[in-house]
Amino acid sequence: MATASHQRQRLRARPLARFSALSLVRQGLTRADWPRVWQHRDLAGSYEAVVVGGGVHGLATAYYLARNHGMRNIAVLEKSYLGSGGSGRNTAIIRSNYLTPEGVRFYDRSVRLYEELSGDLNFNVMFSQRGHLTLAHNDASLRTMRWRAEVNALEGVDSGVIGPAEVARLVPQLDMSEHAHHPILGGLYHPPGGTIRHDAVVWGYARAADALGVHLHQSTEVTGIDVVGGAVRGVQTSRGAISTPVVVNCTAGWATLIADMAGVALPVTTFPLQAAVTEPVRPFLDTVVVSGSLHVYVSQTARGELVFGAAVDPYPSYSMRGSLQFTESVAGHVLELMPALAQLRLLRQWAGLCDMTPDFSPVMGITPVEGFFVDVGWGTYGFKAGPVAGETMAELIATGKTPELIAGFDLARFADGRLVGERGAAAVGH
Ligand code: PYC
Repeated sequence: MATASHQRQRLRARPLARFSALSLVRQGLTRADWPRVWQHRDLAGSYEAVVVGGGVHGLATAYYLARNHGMRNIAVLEKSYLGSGGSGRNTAIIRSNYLTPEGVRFYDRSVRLYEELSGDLNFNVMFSQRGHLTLAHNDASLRTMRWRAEVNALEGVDSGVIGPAEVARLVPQLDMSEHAHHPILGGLYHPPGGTIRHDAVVWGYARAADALGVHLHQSTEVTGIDVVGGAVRGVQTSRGAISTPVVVNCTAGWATLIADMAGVALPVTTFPLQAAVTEPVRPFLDTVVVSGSLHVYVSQTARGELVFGAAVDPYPSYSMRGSLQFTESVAGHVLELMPALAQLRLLRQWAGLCDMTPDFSPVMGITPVEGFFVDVGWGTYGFKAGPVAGETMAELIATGKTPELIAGFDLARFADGRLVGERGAAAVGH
């Protein structure tokens, strides 16, 4: 059997970069010799483990199961295309400046995995550690930021409270005047934070998992989960039945519906979150800027577009339609922060689904149904957790032992009253 390091070498040797610009154009037009990045495989009748959800969490779980634990007979089931859910509908912000020690340790491991990911997957995920700045507009925000900075420092994460002069130096476009509607008193600056190319993360994990033998099944909807005597026995899908002793729920938006199929109730309510992107302009914004009070965050992509995001919509819903109310409010809030952007035109907007839990932390681990695992409840911070969620879920499934990093995020905490309150570190107020 090939070792993990042999598999990695094989992956690196795959000739993704053998095209000249001309051959790329020819292949784009004719589609001749266009190599598949992952294979189309027949649905097998049985798998060692079935992962539901073909986003970054599901793909990373499958990848680490195969790479770190040698489990190869795995299927990832995605009802649409890979990355069609939250993984393709976020604002691609990465950071680890959380409020609770559990959150900080967990997201710090994710940032470290992201730092290595391009090399690990042999696929450029364009991780840009450009710094992450959360603005304080009042004393209460400054107090929470000092608290966060202390917890971050104790956990070895680089973040600190800075004053208005340093804020102005980092982002000269901000309106720093005392008479601003929401004057800027300082901020929490987190240098390792930044942005990433979210589709590339999905494609990189998919390609690497496929190379290790994982079956990636797109357009394959889970319609039921077979549970007999309190244990998982299989999955019903739109393409047929699969027998398996392990099902991992890595979905967002549909997490409660999938859990219901196994008879497991989740304390999750689903809200849309909207975001928008402008036309591209010359690079001017080096830092991710967040204002919790104004419910807005802004970053500039490698193409020059500005990405704007907001808090979740005020009503639970599965709708992924944009609204004029969002466009007006996000534009108004961005202009309060950076009036110079008044002439910029918005190009498009979108929405993703956020599964909010009562304490703003995820739900990860075992459930009362043997063989049914959950990696859900990711609220507005799921994308940044993809690698560490995949790594730890894979370890739990393969070894039967819950890794320390996720022990606090178990489902039983809601019954036992052990909540992990992360509301104070959410990017925006909810
Ligand atoms: O938690 O950093 C965050 C975030 C960014 C966008 C939505 N949530």
